[in-house]
Amino acid sequence: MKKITVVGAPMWLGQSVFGTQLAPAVIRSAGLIQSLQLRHTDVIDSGDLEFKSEENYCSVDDIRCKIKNLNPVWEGVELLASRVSEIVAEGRFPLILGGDHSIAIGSLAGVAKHYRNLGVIWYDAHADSNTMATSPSGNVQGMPLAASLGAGQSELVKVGGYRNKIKAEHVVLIGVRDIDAGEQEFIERNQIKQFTSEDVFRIGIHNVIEEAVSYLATQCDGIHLSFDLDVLDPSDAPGVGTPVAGGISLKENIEAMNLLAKHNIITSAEFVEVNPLVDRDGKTVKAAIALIEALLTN
Ligand code: Z70
Ligand code: MN
Ligand code: MN
Ligand code: MN
Repeated sequence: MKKITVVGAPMWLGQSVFGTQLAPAVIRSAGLIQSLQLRHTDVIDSGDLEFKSEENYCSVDDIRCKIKNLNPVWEGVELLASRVSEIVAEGRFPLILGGDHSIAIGSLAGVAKHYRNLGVIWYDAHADSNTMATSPSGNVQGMPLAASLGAGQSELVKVGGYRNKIKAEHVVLIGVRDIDAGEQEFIERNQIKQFTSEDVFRIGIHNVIEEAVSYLATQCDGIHLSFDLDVLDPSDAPGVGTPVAGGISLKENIEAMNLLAKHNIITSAEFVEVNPLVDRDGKTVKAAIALIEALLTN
């Protein structure tokens, strides 16, 4: 039985599509907290963090202008890092609801303080391994993994007051299928373990999870799950900012969450990139809840 604290991180400024900031409230109103309370006796909903919501471009001659909304995103992830660190210090399981994927910088900064060798399972169609030097978009949404590994803009790299939250050898990417050239180079240089969506189709989700778990379990004293809903096939999760064809089905992803639950190795988790404004019939919101329920069954 886990002691769970849910915290909402209503961020959208890490990318350009308005709406991901609404996800925590919509996921709650679709019944997440009540559903968790059926399975766990100790669930606290600590509400949403207050983030600035105005787009805030710095002056054009500022080098930091290359990163969209750097200042408000940075402030937001610092706030999240502090809150998440408190939750872990209380001996509780942080369940973070995004927001776009930039929030992972804050989640990892808050969690990794409490572990010597935090592992990360990164579910995503994208590799989120850009820096301002390689980013095609300037969106922090595409940079959180690189920043957490110590690469990129110093403000983002030093969130929580320290660098290098995680080691490249403790990261596993699952479901990736849209990787920028600079990211591919970063992944190869850092020898990051990855299972593309093709790998998942070829060897099956069960084998992928078993391999990921055995790769991380012996080396890591905790494992953070960073789950970007766009890893799902768009037919199962249309409500994301950047749908990419050829994704993994909801059914297989639920099987993956069930397996992770069975191994009982996930110590913190975030579910990000749900955009209720582009969702169809609440499909993506329901998918997020089903995945969370499967992960947190015991
Ligand atoms: C691209 C970038 C991204 C999510 C898009 C896209 C990144 N690699 N992540 N949608 N969730 O802009 O860096
Ligand atoms: Mn992502
Ligand atoms: Mn993505
Ligand atoms: Mn190691």
